[in-house]
Amino acid sequence: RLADDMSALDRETATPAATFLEDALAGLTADRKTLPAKYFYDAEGSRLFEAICDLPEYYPTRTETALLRRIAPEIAARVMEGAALVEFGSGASTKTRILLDAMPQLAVYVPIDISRSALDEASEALRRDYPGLVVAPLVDDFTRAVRLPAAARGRPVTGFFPGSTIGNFAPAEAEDFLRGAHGLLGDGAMFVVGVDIAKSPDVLVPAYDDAQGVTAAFNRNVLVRINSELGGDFDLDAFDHRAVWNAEESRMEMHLVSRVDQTAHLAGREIGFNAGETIHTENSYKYAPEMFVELARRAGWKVAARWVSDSPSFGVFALAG
Ligand code: AVI
Repeated sequence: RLADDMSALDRETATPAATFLEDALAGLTADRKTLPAKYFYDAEGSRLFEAICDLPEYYPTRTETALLRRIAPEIAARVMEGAALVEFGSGASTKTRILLDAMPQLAVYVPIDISRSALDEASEALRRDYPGLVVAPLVDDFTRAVRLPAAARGRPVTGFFPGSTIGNFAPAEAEDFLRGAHGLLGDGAMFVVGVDIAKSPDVLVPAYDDAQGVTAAFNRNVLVRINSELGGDFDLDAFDHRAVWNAEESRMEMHLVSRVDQTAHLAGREIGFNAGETIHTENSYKYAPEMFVELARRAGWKVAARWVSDSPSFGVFALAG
């Protein structure tokens, strides 16, 4: 029985195949076709995302890392002895090490991630490299986690949400997430959030449409998954990757554009495309610093400190609540 259940689950993300199919059909049969961005991230999608982070055009990772290195002592000065650090969507916990190195006073690290394999790997490496630190991983959707592990309870808590992953939520969802995170982290917590800042499309568009085509492969990966996991028959070569700056909404959008009139099939349904019709696969919101401050305030946080890098600008906000 368990084996049956497991075969119906995505191995990496523990998302039931039935949910993936439901979401895919809902998005692909809508008037304006969409697919949820979370389905990029199977093992291959996560590998492609890691490759994106190293691309010359994709400035956010490099810029945030340099900024965190510079400000880590200032963040550390706000963290009390015996505190717990809670990271949302921790993945390989790469940026975490910048904070851990600056905060010998930390007692507990709680990485939250939906991928058990990523958590296991990261936790093992961190236990090896930081022997005095208790690593208490939480396998969960980081937007839904409601209770910290016992090792973190009763301690001063600092949350960490780097990478501008918050930009992949619509502003109303980002506000809900920040409010929920406040509930999880508790009164008196600090929350360190990385946020990409709005800037010229001359910088933004190449960051989402790189010369080597890695982002294009990342975008197409959602169709690869629909074919291999849900039995779809999408012709991968018949869709172009497109990245556009939507100035009105202050967001980068990724689309898959049908090159021709065509029909794909999924679970007995016909999915028709006109040439030029798109599947909208991702939004990446970019904030003016003041806009993010307002959003955080509406979610019940005060902004205790903020740091914005030199161009290309990226922000790190220390929220207090
Ligand atoms: C994970 N997230 C913050 C990335 C972003 O920039 O929105 C995902 C991504 N999409 C295309 N390139 C990177």
